[in-house]
Amino acid sequence: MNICVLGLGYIGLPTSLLLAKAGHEVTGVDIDEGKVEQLKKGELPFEEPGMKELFKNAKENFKAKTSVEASDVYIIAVPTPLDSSLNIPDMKAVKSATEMIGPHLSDGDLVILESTVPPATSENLILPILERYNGGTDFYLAHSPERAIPGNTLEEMRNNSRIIGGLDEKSAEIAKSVYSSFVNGDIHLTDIKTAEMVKLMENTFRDVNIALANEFAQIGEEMGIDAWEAIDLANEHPRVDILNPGPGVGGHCISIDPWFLSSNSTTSKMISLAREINDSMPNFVVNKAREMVEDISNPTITIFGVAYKGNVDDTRKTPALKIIKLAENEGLNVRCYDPYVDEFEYELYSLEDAVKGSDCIIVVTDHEKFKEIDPESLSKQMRNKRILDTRNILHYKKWKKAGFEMNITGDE
Ligand code: SAJ
Repeated sequence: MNICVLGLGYIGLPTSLLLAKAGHEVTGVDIDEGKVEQLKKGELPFEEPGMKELFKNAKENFKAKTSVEASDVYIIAVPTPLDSSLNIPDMKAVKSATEMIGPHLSDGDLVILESTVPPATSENLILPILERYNGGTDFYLAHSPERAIPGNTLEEMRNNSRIIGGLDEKSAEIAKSVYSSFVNGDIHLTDIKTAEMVKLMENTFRDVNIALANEFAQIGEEMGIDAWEAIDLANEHPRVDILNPGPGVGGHCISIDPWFLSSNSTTSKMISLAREINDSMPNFVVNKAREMVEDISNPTITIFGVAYKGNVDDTRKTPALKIIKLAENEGLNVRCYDPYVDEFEYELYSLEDAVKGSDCIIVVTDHEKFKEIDPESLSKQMRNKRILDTRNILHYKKWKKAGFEMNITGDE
């Protein structure tokens, strides 16, 4: 098939390459000319395990462009960010991608929306735009939300089960034939609105679960109980599976998708409460850090990790940003270190420069590489040896032995 994928980001690009590798003729479209040029030169705009090799193998059937080409199938994989002043989704990119497809849409073509959207978006927003161009409505429409986790995208795109919601049965069936060319997992067919809802429910479930873990961490501290140990023990129960507390929820999915459900509803309570709890975690972290350096004049703190989660270079919606801004407002000097990230709103230092003369390290991201750091050599460079580990990833005894005063959020 000729397939045109609109949006060459974290989802659109790997999807394009997997389809190309499966033998389809794929045109990847992005409005970012720089990204298209980069791809034409054979460079990837971001890292993911296995991407380089896949790019090499898929190149023959893949081309990047800034405009849409007439195809049999169109896949929309553009971002749906949150309008943060109103907490409602911004559908500009989805609308404009649909408008770009319109003039090329012929009878029998299929349009698949992969972007995460509020329920009923496909029918209320996408369908009328396409019908304006193809009055005969002799085209097919489906929603197939992506479910792959950043850091393991390709593996999950191939092996996770997939949900496809069709405007009608035929739409779902044709979309299934597209995905089954590279998906090994089960493919479940449903109606289009249910598919939209399923995606939001998954990410909301995770957000609410993390909010509960964060609340347990705060209660643990108040009551002098190690919440980490308590959560581990509670998870021994066959029907309990509590996630980990942390410095807050970041990324472009879990920190915004729950709003896509609650902002359209007049009855939702728990979803926005969970968002509120997770968004308040940076304040909790900074309050703790401030207490830890209260006795020091002109204190400096070092942020370990600005990526939104471990082992990725992605800083979108990272809780680190709020932690840094709040800490600076509290009069703390802040230096950041992240071995995975190249570019960030704040200057990134080498490990040595980040800790030189520092009074307290705050572990914000659960990068594997932080576990390998030798506390003995760091201890010599710091002015005061204090650590706040918001992820509970460091080897407690080893760091204590090197003279560090250790604090873990959620520990008594
Ligand atoms: N986090 C915690 N505690 C935990 C787990 C995560 O604080 O126990 C934090 C992370 O550090 C991070 C945030 O939550 O800041 C989100 O990370 P994540 O790994 O839970 O999820 P994402 O946002 O990287 O990817 C999610 C996935 N959704 C689910 O697992 C239900 C992924 O499968 C989706 O495809 C992706 O959202 C998406 O694109 O929607």
